[in-house]
Amino acid sequence: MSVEVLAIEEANSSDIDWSVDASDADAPVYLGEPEETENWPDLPDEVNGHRGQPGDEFVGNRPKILFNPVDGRPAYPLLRPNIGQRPPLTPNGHTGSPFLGENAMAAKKSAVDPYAGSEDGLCPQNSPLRTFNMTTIQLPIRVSAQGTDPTGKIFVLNHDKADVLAGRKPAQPLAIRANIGDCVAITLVTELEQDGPAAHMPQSNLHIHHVQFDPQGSDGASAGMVYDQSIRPYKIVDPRMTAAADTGDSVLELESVSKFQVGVFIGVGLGTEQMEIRKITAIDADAKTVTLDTPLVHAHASGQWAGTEFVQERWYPDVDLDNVFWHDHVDGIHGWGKGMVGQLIVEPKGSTYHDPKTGAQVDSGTYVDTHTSNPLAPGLVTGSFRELALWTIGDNPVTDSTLNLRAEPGLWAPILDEMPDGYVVTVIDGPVDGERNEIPFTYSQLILPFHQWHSYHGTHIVGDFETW
Ligand SMILES: [Cu+2]
Repeated sequence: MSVEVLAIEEANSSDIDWSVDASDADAPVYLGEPEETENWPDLPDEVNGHRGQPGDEFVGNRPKILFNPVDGRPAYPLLRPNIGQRPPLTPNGHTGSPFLGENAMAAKKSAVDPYAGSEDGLCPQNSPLRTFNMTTIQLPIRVSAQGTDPTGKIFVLNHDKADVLAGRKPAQPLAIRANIGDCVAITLVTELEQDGPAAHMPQSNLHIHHVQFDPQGSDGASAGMVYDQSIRPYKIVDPRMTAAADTGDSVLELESVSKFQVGVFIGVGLGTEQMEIRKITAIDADAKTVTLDTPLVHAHASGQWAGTEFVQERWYPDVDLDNVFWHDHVDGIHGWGKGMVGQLIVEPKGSTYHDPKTGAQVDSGTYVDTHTSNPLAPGLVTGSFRELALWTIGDNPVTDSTLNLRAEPGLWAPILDEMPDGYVVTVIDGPVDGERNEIPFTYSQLILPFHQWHSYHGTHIVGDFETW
């Protein structure tokens, strides 16, 4: 592989260096990337002098790609660590389900489509799809009377990003919801900022638990033997559009096309709710344009970003899991306490979610009314309910422990300002040992999906909870 291709792969993370041994024309053998030859701890050296995996067979320094004879899928691990290089992002539009396929019994999309008609795709064929376009952002977050975290970090939905950055909506961890049996489709980009030109470039990803997902695309792993599932800030490493693109257009004019190759996938309008994923079918280096495989559905203004720094994830919550914690997995030690956490709250089938003040339907939020005729907990919570998502979060640099990044009741006002009086939730052992924080919660059907996590202090909720 040439230096130029290596540089492209590192920057672009777009391809695998596979090849074909066609010395027997009747029986071509497909070969994976050349095995790493440097001597590094934890890299095995056990297959005929190669750093291979048990069962590997080599042609030169490349392992044969092995396939499951029953379903045709590549055997794990298809990908191997290449020291100092970034693994490729997933194929097929950076799909969150590269191994299983996105849906069972999918229709054939091209002449060769290994996912078509497969019974074990991640989501059932007709499961309702809920799409969430997310960005990790960085902003000052007031966490206590003692101060503000100047570099708070949270996940936001793209359609709320401008309001959160402008202070019109509170900066808080992100709770999203899906009903049992829904299919959750996520896109993620990052706008985290580099501390300085010599600092590490920030990256983000997203790691969920409990739900069904394909570990090769939706685990948030970046461990060398799977696809890269983390992304760099698109505003640093991807180009901007130099002309507007209208609905129906299929050519983009860009600041630079040097990082792209024909056949890779590009996100158009990165960080916006209208982001669209397309395959590049042609590149004109002189005109700095790329041609897309299918026309755009949305209009995109000049100045928007278009590039490869996005991932998709796909989750299938098939049973009543209540609230499921998820988090960034690139720099958890430093990031979680600052807000790089979220929840997927799994609701009964047929539920709709509403803003408690306006009744308008919403797709996210800490404080939400769930309208449903199916029981959340049979005999206990049998109808609609109001719900407040809670995270106990340790390791905030300003004040250590917080509840939803807030370490005193007054800072909850923007979230709870419309709650009628009646109930009190008391949080004991708050930010300072022995301190007692009272947060005035009220509502007769308040459900508290509560994530107790890595907090150095015990947190207890006291309240007179009634049910219908
Ligand atoms: Cu975890």
